[in-house]
Amino acid sequence: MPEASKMKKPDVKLVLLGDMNVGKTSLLHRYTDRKFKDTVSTVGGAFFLKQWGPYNISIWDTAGREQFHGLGSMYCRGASAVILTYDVTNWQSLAELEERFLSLTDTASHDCIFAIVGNKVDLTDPKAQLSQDSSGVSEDQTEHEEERTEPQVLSSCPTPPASPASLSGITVHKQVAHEDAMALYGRILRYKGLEEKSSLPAERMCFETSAKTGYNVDALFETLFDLVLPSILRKRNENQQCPTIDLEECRGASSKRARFCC
Ligand SMILES: Nc1nc2c(ncn2[C@@H]2O[C@H](COP(=O)(O)OP(=O)(O)O)[C@@H](O)[C@H]2O)c(=O)[nH]1
Ligand SMILES: [Mg+2]
Repeated sequence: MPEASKMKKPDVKLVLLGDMNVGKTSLLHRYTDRKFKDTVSTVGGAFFLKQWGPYNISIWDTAGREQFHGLGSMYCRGASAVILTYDVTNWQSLAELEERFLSLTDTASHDCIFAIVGNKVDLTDPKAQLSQDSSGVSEDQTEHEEERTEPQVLSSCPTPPASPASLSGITVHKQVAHEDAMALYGRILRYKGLEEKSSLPAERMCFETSAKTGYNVDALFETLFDLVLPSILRKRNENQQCPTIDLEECRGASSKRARFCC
């Protein structure tokens, strides 16, 4: 088989943005490998290719560069969705999204979709503390249908009741309420010059997740995959240029990750 025939292009680009340690790499790990590690390091560059039906979706992780304020405009160039991630136990991580990361999205696609994700909610909310991933996605979706489809408006929970996580000694004050993230979503729409009425609603685009337990992680990625489909179709029509990646090579890699310097 000629080399060129094995080369496939990602149809669409999703990027994870947010301060160091909010859990971006862990979210990607949880979704792609169904695992959580307590110590994660984002070495080199990394993106993951997800086959979603007939489409190839690339999800970009930051390669740890946020640590050095070194994420260039190229990182978001042409992105169809941006996952702005903060840590629910760290108010500053939400503020940084607006102060430091939002401007990086200027190079994203003009119809880019924004999701705001408050991670580590297992530390503050009992309902996010039970593992969602042990027996597969479908069972969890059935059991937690309401949690996955309803917007979660969570109040501060300084001392969660006894639960697997709190029993292990973890009780952390929730510094960012869901409403704060939704308010930021409104400001992002204004920054982008978009009308709230004709945009995706904050209730749908603001998630609270736990990479540790898997809470809401599938819902986050799969909602975005569905939402970027029109963008994929448009790009296919326009036959836009994208970076080329060898999918065969990616499949061979045990980590299922393609290393890439951006
Ligand atoms: N409790 C808890 N810890 C998390 C969660 N996600 C990530 N962490 C931890 O937070 C630290 C930073 O995670 P990492 O994925 O490297 O963050 P990144 O710098 O944004 O990529 C690591 O020690 C993770 O184990 C989560 O959902 N819950
Ligand atoms: Mg990382």
